[in-house]
Amino acid sequence: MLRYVTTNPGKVREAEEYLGDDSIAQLDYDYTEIQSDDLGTIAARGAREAYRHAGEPTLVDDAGLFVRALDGFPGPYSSYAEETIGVERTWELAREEEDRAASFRCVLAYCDGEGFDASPDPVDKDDRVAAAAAGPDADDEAEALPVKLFEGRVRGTLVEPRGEGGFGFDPIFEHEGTTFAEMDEAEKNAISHRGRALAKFAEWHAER
Ligand code: ITT
Ligand code: NA
Repeated sequence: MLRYVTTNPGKVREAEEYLGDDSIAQLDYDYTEIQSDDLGTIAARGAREAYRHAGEPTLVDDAGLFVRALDGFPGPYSSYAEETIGVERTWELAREEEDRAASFRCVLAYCDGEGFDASPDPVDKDDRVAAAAAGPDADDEAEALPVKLFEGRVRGTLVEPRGEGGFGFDPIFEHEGTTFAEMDEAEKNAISHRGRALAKFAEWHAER
């Protein structure tokens, strides 16, 4: 069974909606989130650690909100920002700016203890950069476990909170006139950072 490693029930609902709830099970495991400004590095470390812990194929989901006028803040620190200043005050920071563009990014890191075919695969440049950053650490034998990364992004605009659905920053993230909190899981998955990363993963995993 593929384990979706997260403490966040909102992520699980979306992954189950996309992949089917009989093909994944949540592993509510709080892996060590290393200090890094790169989602891929954080996720890759987490996937290795969770695989060693669970002994089953693992998929770690590291995601964040990147606000352009705030130089990408909160980015990799999004869960910390949500817990501390919260969604409303993140919106208030953005409201001060003329430019309210933002993006969500999600990196999925897959580890099943085996290696991957290095033959041509549908990774884009960002994936290669993330993969290089997530590469083996010579100091740690366990860090040599191969990890495969899948990234998705979506652009939007920050707005006054609207909607009751989703989780996290969804109420303030508007995409083509609708906030993510105004969408159901299927609608959000069709366009979201997580949905795009899940699509890349599902396509690859089906061939594995
Ligand atoms: P895990 O690490 O256990 O998976 P987490 O919620 O802490 O749970 P992250 O470290 O990836 O997950 O933090 C992501 C934060 O970014 C999360 O707390 C939300 O505030 C925000 N976020 C990520 N994806 C989001 C989405 O689809 N909609 C709204 N907010 C999102
Ligand atoms: Na986290």
